[in-house]
Amino acid sequence: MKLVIAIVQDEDAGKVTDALVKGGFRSTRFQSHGGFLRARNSTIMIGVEDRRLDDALRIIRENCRTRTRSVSPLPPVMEPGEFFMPQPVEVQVGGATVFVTNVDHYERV
Ligand code: 2BA
Repeated sequence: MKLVIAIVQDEDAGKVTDALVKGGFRSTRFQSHGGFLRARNSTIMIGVEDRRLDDALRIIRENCRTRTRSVSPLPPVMEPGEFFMPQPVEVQVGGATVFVTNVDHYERV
């Protein structure tokens, strides 16, 4: 058994969980925030049998897309009289950040 932890953009999370249900997977979605952009994203936890891991990863790949986000850099420490004009920087986010770990024990009581 594997535990897949997928961090996806909020806009894609509904599509991913719908496709997982259709594919016969159980998942849990929770709200999260990226450490860099501090924007909301979704973390989806999926327990999968080893033989179905590739199917779960395919569903994630097919339902998440890359987007460009604009970030305003934090102002540097300033001396009196200095002026800082922030220039937004573009970063590519996603499709998804995926971690796969082994599960020692799983049960539904
Ligand atoms: P954020 O941390 O808000 O990062 C959003 C995007 O900003 C990243 O997209 C990446 O393009 C850029 N970025 C992040 N940290 C950076 C840095 N130190 N310097 C320059 N650019 C940076 P993704 O790589 O697609 O990541 C999307 C989200 O997935 C992240 O949101 C974070 O919530 C999660 N994530 C990514 N890598 C992770 C990791 N190794 N461990 C835990 N969570 C991770």
